[in-house]
Amino acid sequence: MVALSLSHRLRRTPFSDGVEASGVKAYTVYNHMLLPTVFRSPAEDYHHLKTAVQIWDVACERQVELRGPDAARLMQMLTPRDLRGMNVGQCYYVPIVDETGGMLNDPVAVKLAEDRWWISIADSDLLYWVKAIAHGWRLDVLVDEPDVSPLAVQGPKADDLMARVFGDSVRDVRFFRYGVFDFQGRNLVIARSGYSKQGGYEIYVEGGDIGMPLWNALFEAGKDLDVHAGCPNLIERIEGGLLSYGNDMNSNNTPHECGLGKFCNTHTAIGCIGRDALLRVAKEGPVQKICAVEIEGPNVPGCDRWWPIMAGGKRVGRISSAAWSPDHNTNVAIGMVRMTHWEPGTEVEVEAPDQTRRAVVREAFWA
Ligand code: THG
Repeated sequence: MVALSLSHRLRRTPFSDGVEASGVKAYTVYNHMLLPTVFRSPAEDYHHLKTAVQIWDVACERQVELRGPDAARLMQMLTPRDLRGMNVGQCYYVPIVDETGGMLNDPVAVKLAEDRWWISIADSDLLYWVKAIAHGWRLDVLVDEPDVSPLAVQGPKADDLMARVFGDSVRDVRFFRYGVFDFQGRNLVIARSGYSKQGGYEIYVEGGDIGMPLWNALFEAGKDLDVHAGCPNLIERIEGGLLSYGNDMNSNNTPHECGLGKFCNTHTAIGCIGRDALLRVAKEGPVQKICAVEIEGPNVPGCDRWWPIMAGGKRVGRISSAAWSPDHNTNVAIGMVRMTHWEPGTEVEVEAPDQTRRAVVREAFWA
């Protein structure tokens, strides 16, 4: 086991004191900020997430805030998803693309007002791209990173826990919608969303000073619900097919290759910077795409580099995320597979670092 050296560059979060007190065992770095990855063990965290309720410090999902008369115009320049039908109170999962149609990020956009948006980003320095576009186009909009730190409450008992702290009306928030709720005299945006398939909420904690008071209130209220600190769980998110930017895809991939074509309306997303490039690739169709892959054999080691997917001695893709799934009793994985081998049921080989394994391309993810 090797340690991560901490310093000012590697930002703590408003919840780091609580995370440490809860016995965090490992971190990763995400948007230059600490992101817990293990509390008890990946498998114990996984079982608990699927049966109880967890509090996640996902402050590293930083916001890029757009504020001003050109905010909506700028937002549409960033994504091929048509935002014209999006109302205040809604969240959209939006691919963000560059001028070649390459994925720069896959955030959640939160529409706070016609002239005020949050882009809740995955792990890439999107702020620079957005600031440069705003400046280069002389747009009337302010772009910055506000003091807003998401805290996720995930798991089947999330509704019960949240109702105890915010009142029963929090139960009425619909998927990918948000409401504004009071905590100690402060208005907080609370959305029904989160990086798991177990259901739950994300609290956009505005003002780091109320981070620990809110953390403590949730733990106090959830004692008899077996509430525990948790974090995005590798096994559960692979089962659910939730993508991890920088791992499963990067700026060399189009949204279509990532299976995010359903979040693109390239014909009607007028103003999107990557629109012309995407219109070209959308017509031809992608030549590779992200697939669920079942890998045979004993528990795979950690996937900290791409593993070649081979067939007939040729490389036909790569595995980017993999883990042993206790519930499915097999290794679950996410891979980028070339079109010659993406048909469900296709048998391939995966060159994992410990051994080469038989694997099968699947029709869909597990959840
Ligand atoms: N929540 C918030 N910000 C985030 C994430 C999040 N920023 C970083 C990262 N996660 C961005 N990536 C994703 C990936 C998947 C989803 C959300 C953000 C997601 N997908 C659902 C799915 O695929 O089933 C729902 C998509 C939909 O139907 O709109 O939730 O988790 N704030």
